[in-house]
Amino acid sequence: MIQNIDTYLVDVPTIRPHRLSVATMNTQTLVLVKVTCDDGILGWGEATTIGGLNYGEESPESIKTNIDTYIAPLLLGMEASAVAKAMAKIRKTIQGNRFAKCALETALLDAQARRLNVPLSELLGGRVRDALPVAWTLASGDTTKDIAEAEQMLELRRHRIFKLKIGLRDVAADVAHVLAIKRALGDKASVRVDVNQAWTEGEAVRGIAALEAGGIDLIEQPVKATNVAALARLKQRFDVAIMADEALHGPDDAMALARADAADVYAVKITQSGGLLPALEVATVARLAGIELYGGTMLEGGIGTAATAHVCSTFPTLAWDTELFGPLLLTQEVLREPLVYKDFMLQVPTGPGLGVEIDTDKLHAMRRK
Ligand code: MUC
Ligand code: MG
Repeated sequence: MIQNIDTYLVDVPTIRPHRLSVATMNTQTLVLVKVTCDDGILGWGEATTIGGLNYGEESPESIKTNIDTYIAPLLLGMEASAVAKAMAKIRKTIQGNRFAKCALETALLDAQARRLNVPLSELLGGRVRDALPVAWTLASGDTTKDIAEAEQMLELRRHRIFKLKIGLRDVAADVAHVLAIKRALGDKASVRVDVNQAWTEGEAVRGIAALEAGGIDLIEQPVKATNVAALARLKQRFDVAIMADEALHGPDDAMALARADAADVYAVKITQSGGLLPALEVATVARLAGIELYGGTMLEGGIGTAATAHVCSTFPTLAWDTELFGPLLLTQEVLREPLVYKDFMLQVPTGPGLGVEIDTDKLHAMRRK
C-alpha cells in the first residue's frame, strides 16, 4: 500500500553561472519526491525544472504544492505494486503537470523494481547498453572561458560532445562565438547548439546556414516551440540535423511533429514527456518515423539523471547520445554515492530500482525549510 508521499525542494548552487537564452542559473532547485510503502520499501522521483517559470509551465513550488494538495491524496492507500493502475488514475484525473507525474511514476517504479530486486531498466523492457556518452554544456557566456572548459573536459576524458547555449546575443555574435569554439576544438569534439526558441525563422535561416558551413553537428530548438511549421521548413532546407526539445511534450507531440516532418532528432526528456513510460512512447514514435534520439536533461540531480539513464539504456539506437550531466553542474550531491562518469560516459546504475541512494542526512540539512 502507498502509505506516504513527501516532497522536498533543495536549492543547490551551480559550479558557475549557467547562461541560457531564457535564464541565467546560479542555483538549481531540485524537486524530490519520496513514496513510502507499507512493506517498508521507499521509492524516489524527481521533477526538477530550469529557471523557475522561465523554461516551462511548472515551477518547483507549483510542482510541490500540486503533488501535496491534489495528486498525493489520490494515491494514498492504493496498492504500491500496481504502478500502472496508480498512474492511470492520476493521468485520468489530473490535467497537465507532466513534471509532477514524472516524479511520481519514477518513485513508484523505483519502489517496484526494488521490491522485485531488479534495476529499473528491466521494468522498462530491459537495457541494451550499460553506459551512455554524455555531452557537456558550455554556457559561461565567455568564448575564452568556454574553450578552456572544453579543453579541460577533453583532458579529463569526461566529455567530447559540447552543446553551446545561444540566442541571448544577436545572430552574428552567437555564430562568431560558436565557430571560434569549433575552430579551437577541431575534430576532437562534436559541437552542437541549443537556441532555446530564441530565433525568428529569418534569424534561424541566417544562423543555421553559417553554423552548418562551420561544421556544427546539431541545431536544437531554433524557433518557438509552437512554430512547428517553421521547424519543418528549416528541417527541409538544411542538411545539418535539427532537434526538437521544447516542442516535444510527450507522445502526442511526438506524433504531430513526425506527421509534420518537423525534426531529424527528438530530445527525449522524462519530465517533459510526463513520465518514463510516455518517454518510451516518444522513442517508439521516433523509431517508427525514422527520427533519431537524444537523451535530454532538465539539469536534474542524481535521481532524475539516473531515471533518464535507465530509460535511455533501453533505446535500440541512441544516435545523438545524451546530455545527462546535471549532477556535475551542481556544487553539492544529494546521493550517498555519486553517479559514475568515466571515459566520456555515464555508467547506467546496476543496483535494484534506480540503483542510487539518497543521503537523507544531507537532504534534511539542504532542503528548503
Ligand atoms: C535544454 O534546453 O536542453 C540542457 C542542457 C542545458 O544546459 O540546459 C538544458 C536545457
Ligand atoms: Mg534544449
